[in-house]
Amino acid sequence: MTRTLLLPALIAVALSGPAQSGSADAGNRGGASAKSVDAAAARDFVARINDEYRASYPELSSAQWIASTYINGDSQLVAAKANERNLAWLNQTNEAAKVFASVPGIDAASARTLGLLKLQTAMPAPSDAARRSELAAIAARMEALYGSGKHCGDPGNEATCRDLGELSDVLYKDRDWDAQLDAWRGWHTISRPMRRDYVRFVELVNEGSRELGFANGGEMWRAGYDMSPAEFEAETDRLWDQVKPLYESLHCHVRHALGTRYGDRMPEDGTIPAHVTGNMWAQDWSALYPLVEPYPGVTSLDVDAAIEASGMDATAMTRRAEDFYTSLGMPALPASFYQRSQFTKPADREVVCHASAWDMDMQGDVRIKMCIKPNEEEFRTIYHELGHIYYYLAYNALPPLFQNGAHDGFHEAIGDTVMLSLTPSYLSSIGLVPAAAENPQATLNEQMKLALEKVVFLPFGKLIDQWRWAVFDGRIKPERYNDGWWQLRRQYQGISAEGRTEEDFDPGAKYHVPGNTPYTRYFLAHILQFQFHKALCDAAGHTGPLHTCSVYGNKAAGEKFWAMLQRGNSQPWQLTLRELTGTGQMDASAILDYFAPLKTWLDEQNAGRDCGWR
Ligand code: X8Z
Ligand code: ZN
Repeated sequence: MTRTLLLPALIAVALSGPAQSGSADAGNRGGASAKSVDAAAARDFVARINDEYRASYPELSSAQWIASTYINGDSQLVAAKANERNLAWLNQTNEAAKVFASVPGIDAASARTLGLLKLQTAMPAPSDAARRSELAAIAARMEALYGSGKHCGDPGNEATCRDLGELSDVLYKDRDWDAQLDAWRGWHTISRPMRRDYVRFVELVNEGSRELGFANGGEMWRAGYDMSPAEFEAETDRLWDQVKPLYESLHCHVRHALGTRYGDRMPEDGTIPAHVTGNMWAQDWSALYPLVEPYPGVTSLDVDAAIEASGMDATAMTRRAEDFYTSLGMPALPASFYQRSQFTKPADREVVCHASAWDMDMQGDVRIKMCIKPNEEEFRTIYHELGHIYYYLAYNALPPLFQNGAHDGFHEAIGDTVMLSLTPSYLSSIGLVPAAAENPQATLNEQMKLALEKVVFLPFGKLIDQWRWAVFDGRIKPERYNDGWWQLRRQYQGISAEGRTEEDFDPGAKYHVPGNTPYTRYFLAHILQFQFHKALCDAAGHTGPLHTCSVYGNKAAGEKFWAMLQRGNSQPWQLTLRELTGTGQMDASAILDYFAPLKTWLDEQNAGRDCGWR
């Protein structure tokens, strides 16, 4: 589970921070009278909150873990209560911290810790106990509703019910228009009942954020990047402008291929219907690779088939991913990781299948929670989750409030950076696919496949929080939630859906909305991972184009990577980025360089086509 809003998936993001019990003097924490407020008192206060945080953290993690791996009313109640205690502790501690805000001579680490204290949860609660309790209950309910979501063709008949995994399989494997539409619409019914809760959730988080001195919840989320919220927003726009032409070229080509496939069922406005992209949220179009493979037959990139044929089970797949990290010189995972993780979907109960990585106690009890199936997407997701796990292990030695990513995009980028080393030669070296010769046609096939995952994701990664920021600051009002959502989907992704109304609450059909996980982190990660990859490849002495580099087995790259992980959030991320890459700015040139061959090819293909959407 995550310890702050900066961490990954976990509900816990919503609920992070320590569950505090037995501390009656919280309102007067630090015993700070006007006289005793000096640098030494601030240091004592910081030491104390770090201790309290560490001491109460395991109980909250356990409550959250149980709520995610045994969804029922009891686990929900216990998780909500644990979260409520944690949020109360944060209310009280932040209040007590105010006297230290401008202590002369305060040391840098203490000052940083006090700043981070305000950012310890993505759902700051009102200090009013009843409203805090209401918020915690809503958060637990939305998460459980998503986790147990099912669509039943015939509501009275259990046999006709399908969960997210089953509905997603239809989208991934079945190119039939109507079957896909049915699966897509089915899943999007599960979030209708969340709308009322979400409206209230936004009100309560805004109230909690205002108490901390932020204008609203969105501004609070944008405050965690060692720059002002306004500067951060401008940064995300700058990065999006850098990559937009690449996305638009890919959109045009895929739209063309879908037009060939579905003819006049495609909308005339140039958008792509969400339900034919092969993915429930149209955030990854890998399923469409066979439709757009540049040079059919030149390469065998069917890793799905290879994994199936390999007979690897979930544990074997995880061991394989672990082997990559240990090949870099990182430690083996503890035995408890294999004993306590949830690798596959239990048959006898509801669980939250959305993949996540958990640090249970800040001292080595790390776990992943997944519903692994033997396919390529899941195989890659394991590498992603282990990135979080190795970050936890690397920074466990730091004070608790520094145990986080340099920013949350770093946390999401670690495993993905490793994934960029899963080149065809790596995959053949581990016996998954036959060895293949490098040639320009093979390169274009590989690039297309990866772009359908990585480039396609970019606008999606940006728009989720464009929506939530506008919801938090009131530009999108509750009666326009769905309409505002689809405007952004169209604007950024060029995706559309017919017949959506305000009866629907389509944002709630994406895990991170009911789970309250900020999402800009993934957008940033998709840019950063290419910067990281380039730096590691340089450290490894790689020459030649970036897309041919795999750092598998390279200790020099591993050492640099590990050194970055060990920094956690103990200093501004710009310094940490500079230590790894030599620059303190996030920058999309690495991803653009990486995909340069594909961009050239796409633009040739698109010549004379009517690109873009209205
Ligand atoms: O949620 C995740 C990870 C857990 S942090 C599986 N991801 C985002 C998503 O699935 O929407 C990874 C990529 C984007
Ligand atoms: Zn993640």
